[in-house]
Amino acid sequence: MALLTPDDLKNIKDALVSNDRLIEKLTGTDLKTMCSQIYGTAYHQEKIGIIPITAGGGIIGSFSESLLYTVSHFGMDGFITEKTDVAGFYEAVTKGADIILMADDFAFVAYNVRTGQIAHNQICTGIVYSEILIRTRPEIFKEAAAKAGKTENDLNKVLAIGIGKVGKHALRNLLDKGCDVYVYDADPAVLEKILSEYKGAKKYDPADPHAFLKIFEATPCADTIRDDMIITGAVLSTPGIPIALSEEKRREFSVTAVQEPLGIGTMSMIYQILDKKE
Ligand code: NAI
Ligand code: PYL
Ligand code: MG
Repeated sequence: MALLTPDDLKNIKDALVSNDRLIEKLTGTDLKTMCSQIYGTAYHQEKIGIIPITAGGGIIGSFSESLLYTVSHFGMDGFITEKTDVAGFYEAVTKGADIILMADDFAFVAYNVRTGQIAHNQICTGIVYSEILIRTRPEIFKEAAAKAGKTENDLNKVLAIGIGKVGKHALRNLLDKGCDVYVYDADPAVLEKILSEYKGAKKYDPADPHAFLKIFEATPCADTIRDDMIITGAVLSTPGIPIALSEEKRREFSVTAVQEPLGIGTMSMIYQILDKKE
């Protein structure tokens, strides 16, 4: 798994605010409302305990602090434990945490102490970033589609690049919600396996280029989106770090990009394990 660095997290406050605004502009609902709708759950003042974990590569500077900032920003009640690891888990539970957030090098989970439900970051990140594309309103593309001679069918087409641990959950969600998904992965063996396991997914062939208004990307590499994949005015929804499309290219193709290193996926995890709406 590609691990975050403190540098990735240094602008998280601005990134959360600007991405939340962008999500609302694109979909008509802010991040919290969207997560609540995806999972049919609601926040009822649950207390969120964040445990720093020293295993493997150890504590990532500002990881726990970024989680606390995220939950607090969205009006949730959170705290970071003083102790780490198992002692931190004991501390979180005895201090009344309803939800635990903790990550090692292999998994970042949210655990609901009251109900036993558990959420995985890779799953919830794939879901929420794909859902942004699914929910982007057709009027957002009106001008771009008209200029490029595209029809309503083209608004249903999504190019998904990087079908790994995060991307496959995005692909599942896109297919389940009726999108026409073209998939591309740099590893031919991964691509063939995905095409055989995910019925309805179509292969994107770089030798036969096709441009899209909606692009999902989840790779650990930069510059993964070629010019001939983009229709000017496209929306890119990408958890991938670093971002797939340089600022220069985003400007050149007037691409709107939703990308943030931690908080969007974290909100998706928390909402997945909250209690259902009454
Ligand atoms: P992964 O390694 O499981 O999957 C990445 C996939 O991308 C692989 O199948 C690989 O073959 C493919 N790939 C690599 N280079 C490519 C290229 N140039 N073109 C097309 N495909 C390419 O990684 P995972 O766990 O799915 O994570 C993907 C990215 O998402 C990482 O950068 C990770 O750090 C990030 N991430 C971000 C989160 C967030 O909240 N923003 C949350 C979780 C992960
Ligand atoms: C959660 C992310 C998104 C991308 N890569 C994943 C990652 O960086 N995982 C490692 C998280 C380790 C946290 C560390 C701490 O500070 O508690 N153990
Ligand atoms: Mg995120």
